[in-house]
Amino acid sequence: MKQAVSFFDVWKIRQDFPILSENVGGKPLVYFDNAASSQVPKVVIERISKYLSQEHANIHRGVHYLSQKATNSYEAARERVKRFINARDPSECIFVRGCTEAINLVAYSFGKAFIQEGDEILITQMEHHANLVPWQVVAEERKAKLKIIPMNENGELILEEYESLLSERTKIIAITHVSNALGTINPIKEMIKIAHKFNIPVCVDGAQAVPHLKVDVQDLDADFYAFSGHKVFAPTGIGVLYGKKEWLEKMPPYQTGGGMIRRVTFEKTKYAAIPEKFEAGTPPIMPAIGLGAAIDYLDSIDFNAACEYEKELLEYATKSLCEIEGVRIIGNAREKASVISFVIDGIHPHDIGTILDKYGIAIRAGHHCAQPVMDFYNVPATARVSLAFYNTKEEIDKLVEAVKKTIEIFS
Ligand code: 7TS
Repeated sequence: MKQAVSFFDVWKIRQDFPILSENVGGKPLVYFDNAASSQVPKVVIERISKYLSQEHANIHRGVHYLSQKATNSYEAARERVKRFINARDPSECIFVRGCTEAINLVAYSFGKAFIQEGDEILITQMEHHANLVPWQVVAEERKAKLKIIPMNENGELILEEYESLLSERTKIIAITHVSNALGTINPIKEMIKIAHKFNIPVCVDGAQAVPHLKVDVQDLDADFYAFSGHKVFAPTGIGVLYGKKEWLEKMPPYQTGGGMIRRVTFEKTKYAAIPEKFEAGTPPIMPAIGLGAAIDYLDSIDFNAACEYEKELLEYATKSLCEIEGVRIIGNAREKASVISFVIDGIHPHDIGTILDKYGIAIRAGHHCAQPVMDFYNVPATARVSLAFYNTKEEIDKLVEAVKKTIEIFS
């Protein structure tokens, strides 16, 4: 039987994102910097505006109407996050400022409770600094050892080496689901299964995965899963740390103060239950509500069709860029999300980025906060095109023309 192919109407989707109609320097904006921050749909902008104009108040503490309304909206956003990643319970979804804060929370709090001198922490060679530096700091503080799962030339983790690095000294493994510098999709589920054979918990950096893949934390069996709202069509200032209840309940607070207590005396403080235990102070109420609206938006479109469409775009862009003489793609994993890092001999990536900007094309150039990845490939930086489901083949054609012009200018 022939399978139904769902149709993805990118031109209709583009209408949902007001910024995509903007001009940059007289040219229509071509936005290819989605791995840094994705754009925000109108429904999210409107939801934030409604919150600010009709519901704004501090949460959890007030008996008055507005405070209760804001509290309900904030907690409804948590419920949406729970659904989005299929957590067992909303209390396992902690609102934080972003993915960086989520990982710092785990590193600090888990580290304090469970990592001792001589223990080992395992990370990979392709981590964003957000999933590297916090573990390095914890390792230093606790006199533990940081060990690295290596990758091959294609930018794929070497799984045989991974297994051989595990020991009874390994206390936690931190792995990115999708590499922001290479686009590699790591076999997280398989890696978690292996870690669990040794009873080792896994903290997944999902910052680059949630915009491109359907994530199910229960199916993955992840112990911790971190992501940022601003990469998944929500505003900045909000992120999520998912953690299994059994871990979060055993971990000490990351920050302390108001909102996270049950009872305070000068002698002793008793902490609130999760999630409040990890949400000291006034949380990012408005951005959390924005994230809830972004999740509603993703529910309203055919996300599976969007993912399929993005795959097509990735293939088209990869093929088109490879056909340009002098362009070399960094990261050729078999399983990739829509990130393409490339270099051109004799042209610094910053120059590529600056010239493309003159054509209205926004890409990123630099080390992408993954300096060990740059060291591995022996390049100082790359130019990076990162796609979202609102991008088009026409935009990729413009990119190809502009890259060719860049090469002409420098030859
Ligand atoms: N982890 C990964 C894999 C990332 O790509 C990023 C941000 C982070 C963590 C940190 O997220 P934040 O929201 O807390 O900053 N990555 C990028 C990038 O690739 N370009 O700009 C930011």
